[in-house]
Amino acid sequence: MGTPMILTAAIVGAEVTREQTPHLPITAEEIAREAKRCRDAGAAVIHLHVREPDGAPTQSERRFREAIEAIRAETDVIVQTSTGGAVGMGADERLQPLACRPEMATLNCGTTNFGDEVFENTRPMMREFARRIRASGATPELEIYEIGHLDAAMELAREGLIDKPYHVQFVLGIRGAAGARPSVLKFLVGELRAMAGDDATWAVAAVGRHQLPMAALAAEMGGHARVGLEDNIYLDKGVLSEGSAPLVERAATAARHHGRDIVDPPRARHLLGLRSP
Ligand code: KMH
Ligand code: ZN
Repeated sequence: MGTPMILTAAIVGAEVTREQTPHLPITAEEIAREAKRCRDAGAAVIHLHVREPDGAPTQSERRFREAIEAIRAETDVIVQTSTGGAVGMGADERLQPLACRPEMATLNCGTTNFGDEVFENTRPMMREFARRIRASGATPELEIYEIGHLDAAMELAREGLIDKPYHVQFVLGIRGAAGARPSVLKFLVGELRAMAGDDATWAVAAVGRHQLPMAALAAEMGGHARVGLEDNIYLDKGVLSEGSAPLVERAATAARHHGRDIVDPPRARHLLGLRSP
C-alpha cells in the first residue's frame, strides 16, 4: 500500500464565471452534485465558496448553509469553507461561513497581490481569523502564497493561535505572487520542514495549466493536492473541464502512478486530526 494522499476539490471559487465555463456549479443542488462527483473521483475534501443565484460571489451564511446541507445529503466529504471570499470583502463578511460549523476553514497567511488587485490579510486579521476559526471548532488550513507567509503562519503557532499538526496549502501561480514552478514548491516544502519538522502536512494548489503537473509533483514529493475549477477550468489545452471531477480523476490517476493511496473522507479526517463531524 502506498503513502496516503488527500485530494481536495475546489469546485466553485469566487472569480470564475459562467461566461468562462458553463460547467461552474452555482446553486446548492449543483454544488452538491459536483461535490458527489468529485468524491467519487477521489476527492476527500471540498474547498467551498458559494454564489448568489446570479453567480456573484458571496460569503453569506445562508448560502453556505444551503450548500453544506445539500452536500451533506449527497456525500460524506469534508467541507472546508473559504474565509478568503473574494478580493475586497471585509473580515466580518468573510468569516460568516464559520457559523455553519464547518470541519475545516481556510486561514490566509498574508496580504498578497492577486492579479491586479490586493488580497488583504494583515497580521491582526490573521490573528482574528485564527481565533474565530478555533472558536468555531474548525481546523484551519494555512494558505501560503509567498515565503513570508510561512513565517507569518509560524508566528501564529508561536503565539498559540493554531494547533499542531499544521495544514499548509501552497497556493502557487497567482499573478503577482509566487510562481507555480517545481523549484518554488521544493524550496517552500524545505522551509516548511525546517520550521515545523514533522508537525505539518502540506498540499499544493497551482493555478491554470500548472494545476495538474504540480499535483503530480506533490504526489511524487509525498504531499497532498488541490484541483478544481476555482484554480483551473481546462482539462487539456483549449478543452474545458466538465466540472471539477475530471480534474480530480486526472490527479488521482497521476498520484496512483506515483504509488500513492488516494484516501476517502474518513481516513482523511483521521490524517488531518479533525474533530468528529
Ligand atoms: N478568492 C480569493 C481572493 C480562500 O478561499 O481562502 C481567496 C481565496 C482563498 O479563494
Ligand atoms: Zn478559495
